[in-house]
Amino acid sequence: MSPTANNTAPKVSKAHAEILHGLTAKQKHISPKHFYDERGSRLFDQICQLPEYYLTRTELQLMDSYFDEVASLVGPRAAIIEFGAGSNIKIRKLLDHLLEPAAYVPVDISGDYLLKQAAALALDYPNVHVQAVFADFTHPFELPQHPVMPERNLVFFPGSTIGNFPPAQAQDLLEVMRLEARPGGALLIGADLRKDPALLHAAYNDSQGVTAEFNLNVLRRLNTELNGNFDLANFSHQAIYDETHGRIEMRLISRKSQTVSLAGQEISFEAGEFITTEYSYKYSLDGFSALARSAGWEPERIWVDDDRLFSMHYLTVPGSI
Ligand code: AVI
Repeated sequence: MSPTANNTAPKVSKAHAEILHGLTAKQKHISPKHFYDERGSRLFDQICQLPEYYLTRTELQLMDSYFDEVASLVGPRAAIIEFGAGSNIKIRKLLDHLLEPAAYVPVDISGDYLLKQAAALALDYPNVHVQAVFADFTHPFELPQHPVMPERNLVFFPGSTIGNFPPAQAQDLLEVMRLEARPGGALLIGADLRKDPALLHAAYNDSQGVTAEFNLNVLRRLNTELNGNFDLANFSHQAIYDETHGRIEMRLISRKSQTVSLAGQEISFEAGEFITTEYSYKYSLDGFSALARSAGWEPERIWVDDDRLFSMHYLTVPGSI
């Protein structure tokens, strides 16, 4: 079956207004959701292969070890709702383990990548109803109807992308997930764990400079899409671990005093001034469960690797289907 898409794309101008607002704030910032144009998504895939970036490797190992158990918890004929058009490998692993999955609904703001991923999956899983939804998944969205009535909704959010949302926003997002999962539904989510800061530092300052490219790519994107004139050579990547907040903070630091034009607006930088481009929060197991509970989820099961680097959580929405 070929994938179709719900036409709920957010207006481009709203995203651009948000970017300009962030870059003219006292502490300049850009939401990490803007990293993921086609080049940004490819660079992120490269990050996932880096020796220092333990997150993907470890989560994939957890999936290989525990997806049988996940499948028996989820049961047959589930509809999987993936928040973000993530890694093809992870959703395939999940579909391969689940019993007669009924549907797969990837939800994302970036259309091309989403459709390509969905089309490839629809070809390989002809019995799964694949329907992409273009939406900003931080707000409730309408789910498509499926030819086979699913027995439960399973929200899938691997990769610790939840860590890219500050706690209050993460709670809001978990609430949206609960609404989409509906009573009796479930959530399978990856969360990166607090650990030795040296390991975290290495993961976000890799020796090949791929993370730096990924970070700088957002300026390249602004140049193309918002008629900007950022000179990428005048900005440098930095990622620091803030132990107080338990988060990595990624920044783009201005190497000199400069003025950049963006969508007809002038933006000035002092030398050393930075744009915050991403937070990546790291959780304790109890901390993550508490956050999920505050959003109405009931923690059921947690899997962790032997080195306690990464965690995978299975949670349910109280009530029956
Ligand atoms: C997508 N997200 C979970 C990644 C992270 O680790 O926070 C994004 C990333 N940023 C730098 N490297 C990877």
